[in-house]
Amino acid sequence: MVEIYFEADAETMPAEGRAVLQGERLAGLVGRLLAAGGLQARRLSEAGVTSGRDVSLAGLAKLPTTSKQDLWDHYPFGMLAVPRSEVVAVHGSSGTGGRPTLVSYSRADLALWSRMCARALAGAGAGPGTIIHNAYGYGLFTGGVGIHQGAIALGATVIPVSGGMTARQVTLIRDLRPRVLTCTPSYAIRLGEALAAAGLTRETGLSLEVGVFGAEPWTEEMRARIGELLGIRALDIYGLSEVIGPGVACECATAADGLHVNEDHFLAEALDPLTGEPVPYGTPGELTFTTLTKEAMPLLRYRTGDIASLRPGNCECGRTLVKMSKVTGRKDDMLVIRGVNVYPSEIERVLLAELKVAPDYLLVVDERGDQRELIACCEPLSASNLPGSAAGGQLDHGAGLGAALQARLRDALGVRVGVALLPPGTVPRAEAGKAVRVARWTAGDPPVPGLSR
Ligand code: DLL
Repeated sequence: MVEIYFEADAETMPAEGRAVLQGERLAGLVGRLLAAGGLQARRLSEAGVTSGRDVSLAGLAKLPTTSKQDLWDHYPFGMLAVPRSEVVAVHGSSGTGGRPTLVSYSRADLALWSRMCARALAGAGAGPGTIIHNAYGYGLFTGGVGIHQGAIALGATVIPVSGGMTARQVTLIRDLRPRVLTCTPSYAIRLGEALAAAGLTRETGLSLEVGVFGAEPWTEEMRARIGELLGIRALDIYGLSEVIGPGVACECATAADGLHVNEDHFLAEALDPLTGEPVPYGTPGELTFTTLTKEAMPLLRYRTGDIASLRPGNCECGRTLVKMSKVTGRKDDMLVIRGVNVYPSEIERVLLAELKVAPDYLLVVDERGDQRELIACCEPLSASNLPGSAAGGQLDHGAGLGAALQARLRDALGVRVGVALLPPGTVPRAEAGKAVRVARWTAGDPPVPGLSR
């Protein structure tokens, strides 16, 4: 596949020129927010901002921020900067506890979103006519519809499969021979296992070459496992409904070492999650975005809760956009185990580096006793399923593997984490939606069968 840009001028513009554009757009945004009235206008006024001319990129850190709580407090249409009648679509995330976060789009917002997703697909090597198997969920969730519109803007051929019904997906991949797969990384594993079980692999003619995976955190170790399973290049795409959906940032097939942030539209900052002060480039911080050009529900300095670092510079692909690292976690998904802070992604890295376990895992927080315990549940692969191995030899399913993993987890995290090796198929697979990696065990039966203590 040949890498192309979708909007070469914007994606490869010298940083200085882009800064001028961002400054102008920031002033325009602030003007629109002030004119619209409401929460953000009030906060700007309180910060002494009376017009777009009062703000500059250099003074960004002095401007007020917004958060998910603001969206909830003004649910569903309280943060519009356009008349309600100009909203042509609503998307969002269902969130935990059934509390949805809803976001409104104007016609121009939808067009912008399509272009951002087209940039991501082009950067992955797709172009006009490329068949894209889109297994992100369609609906309120932004994954399916976002990638769908991006594929059409690019002139590619999109197969709107949505999530789930894996057997049907296998048939469609066999018959339509897509080159690009778009879905969550956990579903890529699920699909890879199903394709392998159906005898469809790189060796037997699997057509897939590249995957554009996102909507949930995944590590380099997961990238390696997906690459091995499907024989494809696995690229990361990041986004969130509040900012626009997928297409806020994406990796290019050339370097695949960080995600190009579409900062001509989404100005990126990394802030200290506690103090809210900007952290230096290269230091992990809370990603914070300002939607420079969105119309219906523009957000000033939206604090995402996602932790990643930013890095400026020119990529070998020619893009000059600032890069973000993979998201290492959310500020609220940290587990405190006997006083030690543990992020699920740190555990994923250790587990998935061990090729004798399947890439599906579940972290059980056992809260039944006085001391909170963490148990990493995973499944040993049978010898015939080991990547690159020609079966033979008995696999050590017992104490050896579990003890080795436990020792590596202790080394990496500095705290004891139990390891439960469960029979194949026990750990829940993500059939649709985002993978659930953490389960709490407060009383009664364990959250996964076969777990006993
Ligand atoms: O997940 C948008 C999306 C769809 C992105 C498809 C990429 C592909 P929400 O449902 O609003 O939107 O969830 C947003 O998901 O704040 C992150 O915590 C997480 N997330 C999204 N992409 C990534 C990623 C979509 N590549 C929330 N790596 C965000 C890690 C991600 N986390």
